Amino acid sequence: MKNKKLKLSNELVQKNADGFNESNNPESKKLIFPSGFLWGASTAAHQVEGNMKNNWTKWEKENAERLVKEAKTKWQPWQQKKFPEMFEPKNYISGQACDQYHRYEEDFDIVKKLNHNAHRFSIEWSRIEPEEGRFDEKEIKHYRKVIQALRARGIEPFVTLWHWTNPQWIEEMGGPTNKKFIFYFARFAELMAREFFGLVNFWLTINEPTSVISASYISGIWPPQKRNPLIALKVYKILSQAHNQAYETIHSVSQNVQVGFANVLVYLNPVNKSSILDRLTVKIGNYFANRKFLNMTDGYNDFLTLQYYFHFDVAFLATNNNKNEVVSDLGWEVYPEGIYHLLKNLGKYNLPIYITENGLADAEDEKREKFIKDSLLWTHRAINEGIDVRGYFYWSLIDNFEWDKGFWPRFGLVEINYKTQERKIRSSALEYAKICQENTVKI
Ligand code: GCO
Repeated sequence: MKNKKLKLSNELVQKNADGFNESNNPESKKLIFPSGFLWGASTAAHQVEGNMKNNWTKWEKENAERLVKEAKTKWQPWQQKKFPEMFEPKNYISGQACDQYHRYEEDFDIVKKLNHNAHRFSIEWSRIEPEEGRFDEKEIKHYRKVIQALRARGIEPFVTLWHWTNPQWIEEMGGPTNKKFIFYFARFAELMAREFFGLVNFWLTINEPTSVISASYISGIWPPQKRNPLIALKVYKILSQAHNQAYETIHSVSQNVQVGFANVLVYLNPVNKSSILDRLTVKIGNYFANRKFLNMTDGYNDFLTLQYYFHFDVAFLATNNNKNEVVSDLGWEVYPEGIYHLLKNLGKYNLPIYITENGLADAEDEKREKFIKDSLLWTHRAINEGIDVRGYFYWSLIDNFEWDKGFWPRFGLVEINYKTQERKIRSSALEYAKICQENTVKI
């Protein structure tokens, strides 16, 4: 595998006449990105801010003990040994998280120091509208300061409006299983567009609809833990309409902003290319995981996004045949090449593309630098083949609360000490900072 990758990277460099310069060392190459390329990292309110009151906070308290018990069977012995926090209930309770609600200035100073020129974060709906129709001025003011703090540092904000958490009143009416979600979400989006008019150019309505559909309504591991494919289909419809309506309401405030949604895609590959059944399984998987939501929002996106974590070698009735030669702390396969194939597919829609998440859990920071460089190498290849990729956001800026897995997976460019809230920049972050500064990846 290693050799194959090396060969591919040489091939990539040699094939492309544009976009890279030879340096003095014939072994090292420079991959130059288009000018104006956006470089940054992503976060989400629930995972970093602390002190939330939403559907997840309630669920965490009710499920922490159960998640502790399940850790024994869910994770491999090496993971259990390396991350004993998974056996403590507090691991599963977001609590103060990274206290970013109070420390955003400090975190944005780090963003600046790391040469990022863009940053993605989310606004927490449950703070803005804690009860139906009651909008909290103090919280609106808070997020205005957050956005201004980015602008003051010359950093372009990418703002997500729904990163999975619901105000409790929305949850109680069924969250995205209730059609009313569409109206309430579009109203919230319009308010945000009005309040932050002139401050935000890029809006992301919904984060990873297919992740929430599958984890909440198919496998049922996330709140509200309903396993029902019919409900899952309904949620596709409601979330896509919520996006489409929010697209309209945001644009009713301003024609100059750009609106999209944060889209996770999975790279599926048939194990046996000549097997009809393997190819059929890939086709069905591609439809539900990669195409359906895009189709349902066709005409309502000013740009497309890619959040890439997973590749699967798929056979009939056996969807994971991965080689797993390199894995993250979560045991997820590291497969940077997938980003290239997914970008090539997205290119068919003829819209600008931003990679709004791509990252791995790596507490020791042993694999992150290579992961980022390899992912960018494959991204550069897609760009050189004509795909209009305009930005890359690593997930995540700081370690954070990884949903039902809690705090132990460490995705951050910056390490968080959850006892002291001390921030420590990892060495891969400094390597990424060089890339951001030079707009160039050296391989
Ligand atoms: C997602 C979410 C993030 C996750 C990240 C790592 O894409 O799943 O946007 O909230 O933390 O992806 O799993």
